[in-house]
Amino acid sequence: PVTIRRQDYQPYPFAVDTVALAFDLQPALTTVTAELEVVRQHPGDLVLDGEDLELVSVAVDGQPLASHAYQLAPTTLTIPGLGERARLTLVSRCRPAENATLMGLYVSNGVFFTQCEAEGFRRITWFPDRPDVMSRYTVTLRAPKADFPQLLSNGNLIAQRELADGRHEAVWEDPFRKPCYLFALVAGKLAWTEKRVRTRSGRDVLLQVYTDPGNEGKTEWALASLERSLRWDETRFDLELDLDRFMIVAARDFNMGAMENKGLNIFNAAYVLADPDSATDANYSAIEAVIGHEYFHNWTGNRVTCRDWFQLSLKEGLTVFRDQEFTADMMAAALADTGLTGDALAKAQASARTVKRIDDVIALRAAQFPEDAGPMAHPIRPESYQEIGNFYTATVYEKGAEVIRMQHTLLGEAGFQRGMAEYFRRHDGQAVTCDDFVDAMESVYRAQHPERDLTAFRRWYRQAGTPRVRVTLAYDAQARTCTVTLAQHCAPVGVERLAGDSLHKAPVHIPFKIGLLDAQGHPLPLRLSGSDAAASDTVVLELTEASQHWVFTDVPGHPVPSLLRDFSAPVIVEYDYTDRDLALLLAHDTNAYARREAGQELAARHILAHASGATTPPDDAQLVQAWRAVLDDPQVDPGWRARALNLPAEKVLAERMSPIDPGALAQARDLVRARLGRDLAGQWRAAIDDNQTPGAYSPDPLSAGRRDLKNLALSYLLAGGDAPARELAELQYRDAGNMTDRLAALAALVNHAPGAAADAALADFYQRSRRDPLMLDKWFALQATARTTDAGQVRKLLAHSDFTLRNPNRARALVFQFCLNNPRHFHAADGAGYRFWAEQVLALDAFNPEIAARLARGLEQWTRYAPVLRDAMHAALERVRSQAGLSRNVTEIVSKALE
Ligand code: DPP
Ligand code: ZN
Repeated sequence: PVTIRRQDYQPYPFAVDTVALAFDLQPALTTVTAELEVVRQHPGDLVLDGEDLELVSVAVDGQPLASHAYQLAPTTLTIPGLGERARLTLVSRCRPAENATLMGLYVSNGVFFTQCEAEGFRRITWFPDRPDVMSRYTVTLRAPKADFPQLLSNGNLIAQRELADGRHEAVWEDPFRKPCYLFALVAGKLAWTEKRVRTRSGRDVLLQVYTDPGNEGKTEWALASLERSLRWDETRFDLELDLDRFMIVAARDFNMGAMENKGLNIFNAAYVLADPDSATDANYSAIEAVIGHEYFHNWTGNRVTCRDWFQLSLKEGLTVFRDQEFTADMMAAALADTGLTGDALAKAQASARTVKRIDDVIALRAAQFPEDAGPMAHPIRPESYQEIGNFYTATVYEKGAEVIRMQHTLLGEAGFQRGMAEYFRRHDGQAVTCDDFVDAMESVYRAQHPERDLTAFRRWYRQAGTPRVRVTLAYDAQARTCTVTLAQHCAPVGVERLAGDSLHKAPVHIPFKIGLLDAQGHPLPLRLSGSDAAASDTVVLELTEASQHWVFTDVPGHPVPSLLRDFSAPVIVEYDYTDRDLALLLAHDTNAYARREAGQELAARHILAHASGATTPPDDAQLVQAWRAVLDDPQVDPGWRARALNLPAEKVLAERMSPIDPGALAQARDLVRARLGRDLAGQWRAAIDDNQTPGAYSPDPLSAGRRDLKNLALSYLLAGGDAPARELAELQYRDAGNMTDRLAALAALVNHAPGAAADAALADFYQRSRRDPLMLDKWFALQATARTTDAGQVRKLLAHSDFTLRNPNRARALVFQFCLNNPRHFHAADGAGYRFWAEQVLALDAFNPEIAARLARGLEQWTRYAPVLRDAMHAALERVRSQAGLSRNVTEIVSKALE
């Protein structure tokens, strides 16, 4: 496989000013005519990309080219000797109905869809398939009207007419220059809902959400989310919709979550369709977040795009940051409608924002931290790749968003918005780099702090790995000072290890937010020696060197530090807390993020001690006591409480175990959960009674938080073996007024009370789901992750008549959920889970390499496991690697894992 390097970037020799595409759409064989106006910019041949295409003809300025006048290779078409300007006409054919890769043009459920990011456009027509070639598009679609009544593409519909033989035609024009990865078309039988809204500047625009007929009743939340996204970008970022029409179309077969094609977003149906009977609170919030994310790309991604794919985080990190802020603002706004006012409202809103932050950090730690320590570790701006599809990662997206968030913390909201305005002033309409973004932010930062710059900060873009920050406190009772020292370190990871001594990792710029508590848990006013800022109970220390210290004055006694408040940087903190410190922070810290973190650390210590088989097992009474204090605190809201009282995920715990023993970890977590369930049964029961949500379903954060806590309480009670709670779960399953409660009751029964009642509920759920693919996905996923489902049972589900590997959502629900989210059984000592994994990777790779490569990543941490498991994983990896005809996607993943 060829390795592509960031340093090798070369501009394309030609500009492609306009592109006219004409599609004769037939599922079996579609003909595409492309007319490109090219203008020379640099010396060189015109080289076009193409994949799985049949070339019919090539013409230059209307003159057909003889076949010796161009060179056709398996994935390129070279036309040498072009002058300053030329009009190329390329006719090609592709086979959408046979296209199971779901890249390029394909058919799903009888509807034509496209997916072009990152390199799918080359499967539609010959073209310079790279993001720095930006063109104006006109698209003509022709298809039989009876089967394909809706014909959609980017921009505005400018003409429509009937053709002979029952066919019809639509012509779309996109007024904005765009790279080809943002091209889209959809053609088929669709139903939709729509709304006309007026933008801030007074333009009327049409918002539409399309889906398969019969499901338009489930688009209400999506349409409302789209309108909220439009409003939010106007008010918070001063960015207005630039099109007259904005469409979202739901697809049943889709590799990713959604795609931000200009004016025509194509979505995985899972992020569009919802009603209370079929979608959970988590689904509702994911739909709002993904709709926001794709809508926000219209400016951060489409108006300003990436120069090359190494810059992917330029648009993805920034847009994830924007969707995270959108969700936080929407959660806060929703609380204003719940009857709360004044201080109570302000408190609830702050808490809702913290809950969002907690959820984002949980996701980062579960997915990105392990990635950053494994063989696929890469900086948020990778230096090289073999297959760009493998770099749509948690690092580029979620760590990328953390890097943007740190710039926001350093500049403040007003400064950050000035930086954004400067970024658009400099680069609107261009394809640019991450450096260009930081340059715009730095121009503001330097105006704020003439003595500082972002030199150390830029290393976040160049260095992989999660930095560790070691914290030490020195208290001087005589001087009443406390000296806080921060020291950072980041070991080589992934391919960096191969560089050996030649690798020099330099310190990064870390905004480190801290507070200090006295022995009773009260916040101490912080005064920094040498600073004349007014005392406050939280400060951001800017660590830019390997080690620095700060002196706090007027500190009355040895304080307990509250560290990395709000998770102000994507780092691992090392500080020698006592268990008592942690209990104090969990009971009293005014920073709700750090407060929960203390409890999680305490719980992690207990679980890890049990898992290590320590000769003197920890006394869990202490943990019970700490949990009881949170349950008894009337001040805190249920959503926060649910997150504080949940135990750390196995993936997060595994990061701290060496070697990793998933069986021991699962048992230890069970043991602690059962103890908390038993000893606090009264409190859990009260939590259930106090957090009912009668009346019409609403996904607002207060109601969702109540359901989170109530359902957590139910699972604790069942895990503790509480007999009456089984009945409670059965009743909740039967009488639930929404999917969140029904699914939670089912999961509690299946996981903690297997038997006839659980089986009956599962059978009932299946009957309810038969006509709803997204509900069936839940039915498969719940079983795939169940405590009782081993590889043998998964194979039985694989043979179920409703299972198909071809549909990515279904494959993810069963195969991925088992391999990635059922560590107890996936890592069975006999290696059955790994053999299953190898078979499924190979089966998927035969038709959908993108999805296969995602599953292939399931074993990349193999070297960190106990020897028996490690050997079995190694064998499974070797089996995949030795397969003839393996895709470039999977080859890159398994060979890096085995390096
Ligand atoms: N559609 C994917 C996303 O929005 C890739 N751009 O992140
Ligand atoms: Zn995105």
